[in-house]
Amino acid sequence: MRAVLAGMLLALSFQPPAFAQQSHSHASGHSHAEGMEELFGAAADPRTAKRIIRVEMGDNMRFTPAEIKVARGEAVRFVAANKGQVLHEMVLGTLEDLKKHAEAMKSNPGMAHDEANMVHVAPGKTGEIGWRFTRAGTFYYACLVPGHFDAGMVGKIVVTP
Ligand SMILES: [Cu+2]
Repeated sequence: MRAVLAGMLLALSFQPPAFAQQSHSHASGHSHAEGMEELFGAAADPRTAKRIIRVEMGDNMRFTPAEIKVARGEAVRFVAANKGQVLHEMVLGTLEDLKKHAEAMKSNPGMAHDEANMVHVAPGKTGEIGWRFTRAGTFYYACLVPGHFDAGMVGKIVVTP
C-alpha cells in the first residue's frame, strides 16, 4: 500500500494536472510501475540474466509456451518472438494489473505504453524483457493489443519460493 501511494505521488509530481486527469483510467493499470514492480519483481539487465526463456507469439492469440516456471530471485531474459502478421506484445504483471491495463488500452489504444515490464514486437521480429522475480506466486504475461487479451493471449508464470 505504501508503495502504491509512493507511486501515485511520483506520478502526480511528474505530470501536469491535465495529463494526470486524462490518463486516470490508465494510471490504475501500469503507470504506477514502481508499486507494481514491488509486487512481483523488478527490471533486470537481460544481458546478465543466466536464464533465457523464449516465448513465441502468434496470430492465433496464443503464447507458446503458455506456462513458465521460475525460481524466486531468478533473473530471466525473455525473448519474445512474433511469428504472426500483426503486432503483439508481452507484458508481465499480476492478473489484476493486466486486466485493468487491457481495458485501458481498449478505450485509448494509442496511449503511451512502454515500461520495463513489457515489450512490443513487430511481425517477424523478436524483443526482450529482463526481469527478476522477487516474490513467489502466480503471475502472468499478456498481449494487451486491443482484443488480444480477451481472445486468450495470456500465459502464466509460476514463481517457486
Ligand atoms: Cu497480441
